[in-house]
Amino acid sequence: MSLFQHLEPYAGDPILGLNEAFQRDPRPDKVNLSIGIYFDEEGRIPVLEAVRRAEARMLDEGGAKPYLPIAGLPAARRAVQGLLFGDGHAAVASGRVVTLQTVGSSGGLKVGADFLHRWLPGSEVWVSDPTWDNHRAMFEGAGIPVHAYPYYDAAGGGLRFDAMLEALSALPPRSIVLLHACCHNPTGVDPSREQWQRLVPVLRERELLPYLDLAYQGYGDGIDEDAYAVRLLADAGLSFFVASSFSKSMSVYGERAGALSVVCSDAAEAALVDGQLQATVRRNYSSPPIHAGGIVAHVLGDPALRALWRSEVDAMRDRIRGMRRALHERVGARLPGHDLGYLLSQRGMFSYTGLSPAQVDRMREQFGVYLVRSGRMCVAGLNAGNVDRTADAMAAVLADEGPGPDGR
Ligand code: KET
Repeated sequence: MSLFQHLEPYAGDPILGLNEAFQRDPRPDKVNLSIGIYFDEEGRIPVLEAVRRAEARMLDEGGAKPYLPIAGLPAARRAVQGLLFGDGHAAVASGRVVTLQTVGSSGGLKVGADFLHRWLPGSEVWVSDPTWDNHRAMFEGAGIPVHAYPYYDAAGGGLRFDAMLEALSALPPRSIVLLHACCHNPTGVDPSREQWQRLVPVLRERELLPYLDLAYQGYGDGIDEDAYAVRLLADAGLSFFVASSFSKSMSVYGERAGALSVVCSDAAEAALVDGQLQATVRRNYSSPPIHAGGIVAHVLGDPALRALWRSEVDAMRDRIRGMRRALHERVGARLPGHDLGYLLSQRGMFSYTGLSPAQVDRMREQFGVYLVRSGRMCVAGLNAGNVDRTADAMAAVLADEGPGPDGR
């Protein structure tokens, strides 16, 4: 019996597939700038000291592994609320915010999408052009049609803010608007604070539902600074969703540490939302991982570990910024007239290089330097030992192209 011969072959994931291809590449001097993972100066995924100490305490406590409640570890959920909204925010204090620990922020995004498909039927989602590829896949997978609003200005390297605002202003009420809260993936281009403020009345007057994705908290300007959009929308009294992640900020990718928070209009509505989110989790994956919850609760719940963690996040962010400067300087030295200023102005883990798929292929094939084919570079994969090779590869592919009309 053959049931599945009609299946479409899976082309593989553009990010995870590339990361796997990198692992198989036998060249010793290969450089991984593909996946959104922070590597340290030695090219390793760091185990943060705050996380190591949290795990040591968890072992000391006996390490039993019961099921967590559907909504996750209560201490982790409270800690997430403090991190997102700031300690003692009125929305949290008044019981308007529901937070579930989820299987990474991916789990949170999908649970939120499934919930919206069921309880806000007919609503469609708008994502930035471009966005993380998986946004589209997740919402479509949940049965919600996906559209794009203008975002990145490929010619100037900035934000098409007016076009974005105009597009959002024309959406039907109850449309879902996916927004990257900081460190936009893939472009590294974020709205300014003033632009976020200008978005608020449009979201409110058009009765739109913002769905924030906060996967890189701490990699932009700082942990609190990067929660600016979350706190602004909460201060403005809007209802919205936030999927947040510790994968990058605690360097715990495989633990699947994330959360979904929903800010509601009042505590009674929040209780209903909480219940139906839990029902959604139960029929998806039942309950989230206990080790991830324990790490989050211990690191954020202990003032000393929390302070240590914050300093480690600051150091990761500073190192990335240093690498942005190093690559900018080195490509500039090899190719005078080619000022890759975007490397300095874009924020977070990524730069959007504008390199074509053919140029990206050449960097990989000829130099062993891996970028996503959209031209996205994970700057957090650079270090003193590979930045020259990366600059060589970029200079080689850019030299053949000649300077662009605006020097980009
Ligand atoms: N949102 C965004 C914007 C994002 O870049 C990622 C991961 C996630 C959510 C998922 O995070 P998690 O909490 O681990 O489920 N992005 C990197 C890895 C991936 O594609 O899965 C990346 O873009 O390389």
